[in-house]
Amino acid sequence: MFDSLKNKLKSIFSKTPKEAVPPELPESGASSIQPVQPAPSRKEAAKLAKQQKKEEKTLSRELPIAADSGKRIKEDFLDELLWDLEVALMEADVALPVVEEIKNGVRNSLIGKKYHRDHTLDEVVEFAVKDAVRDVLKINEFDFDDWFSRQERPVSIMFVGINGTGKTTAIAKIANRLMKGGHTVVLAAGDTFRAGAIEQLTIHADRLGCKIIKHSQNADPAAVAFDAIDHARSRHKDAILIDTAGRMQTNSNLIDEMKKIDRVAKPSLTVFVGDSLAGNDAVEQARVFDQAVGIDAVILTKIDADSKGGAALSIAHTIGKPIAFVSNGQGYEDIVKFSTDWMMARLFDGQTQSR
Ligand SMILES: Nc1nc2c(ncn2[C@@H]2O[C@H](COP(=O)(O)OP(=O)(O)OP(=O)(O)O)[C@@H](O)[C@H]2O)c(=O)[nH]1
Ligand SMILES: [Mg+2]
Repeated sequence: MFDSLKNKLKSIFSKTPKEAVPPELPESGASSIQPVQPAPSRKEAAKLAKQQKKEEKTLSRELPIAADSGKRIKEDFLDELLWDLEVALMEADVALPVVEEIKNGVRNSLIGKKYHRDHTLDEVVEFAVKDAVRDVLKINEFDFDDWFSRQERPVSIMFVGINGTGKTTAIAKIANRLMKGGHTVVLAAGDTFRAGAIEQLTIHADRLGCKIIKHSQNADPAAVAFDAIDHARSRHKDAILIDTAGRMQTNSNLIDEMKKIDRVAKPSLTVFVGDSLAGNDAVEQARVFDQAVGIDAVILTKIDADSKGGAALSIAHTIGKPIAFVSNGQGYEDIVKFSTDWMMARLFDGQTQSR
């Protein structure tokens, strides 16, 4: 997952040239831990202490930048770093405004600054990049379970997106998740457009053991949603998950149809389901669906096959709506709550510094 972007970022953190910094300034004190005796036991102890100090630094909430003393970061080094970063992010299909935001974050952290002598330049760069990435991910906090528990019953959730992104599969996963949490679920077969779509959802409903409300193919999907909500109300069910036909964001008839479902069903939550492999296109699609019906949250799918991570990094920041879940496989359990920490851990080898 995200291997290509992760490796590119890693290579940026390990290429800082020695000549990027001027000669060391005079020591102001015994700040670094050095072995006094070459005896193996002390050496070992010093190594351990150094290791421990490094770990502490990694966990430190402060940027290792000093205003007055330390090593100065050269401007031409910073320019080169920002260029490498831009290339890595662009190659990962990160949206342009997000690339700029991350670059600005790094630039502002490092420009004209000195850094503590007990850090390497690589560490400083890594810290600054992590900080900037964490900042663009900030909007990504949506606790679905908490949100669900606070909603009036029945809760209706509509899933929208272009063809084949994984809407129907995501519905089955969310249904499974809700049912495991003890909630009752009704599926609404609102994709009356594609041949086989109603049957596909019926198979999921049978496997999961939940109710499905369906009409015939080509029926009005808004009527299906209405009936499903009506059923849920009268039977005191907790949730209605509304499937919709995949539609290109450029097809105005189908976008209008979706607006009608939205008007009739008035869903408690509208989820845009985007294919992470589409990269920046997924971000553009999300924008159009948001303009049409107002998206509340995003599910990014096929993340198991996504080596770039561009959509996951860009979508929330670009459209201003959080990623609720990522889908990472075809099984019912293959769905993960998205969070900044989850993304940071996947992008940076399990390290999740936070400020
Ligand atoms: N690897 C992988 N495959 C997925 C994931 N989610 C969905 N798929 C697969 O993607 C294909 C399309 O999934 P659907 O759920 O039918 O997509 P849809 O958006 O409902 O498609 P339409 O109804 O045609 O618009 C299926 O083969 C799914 O098994 C995922 O997270 N990872
Ligand atoms: Mg479908």
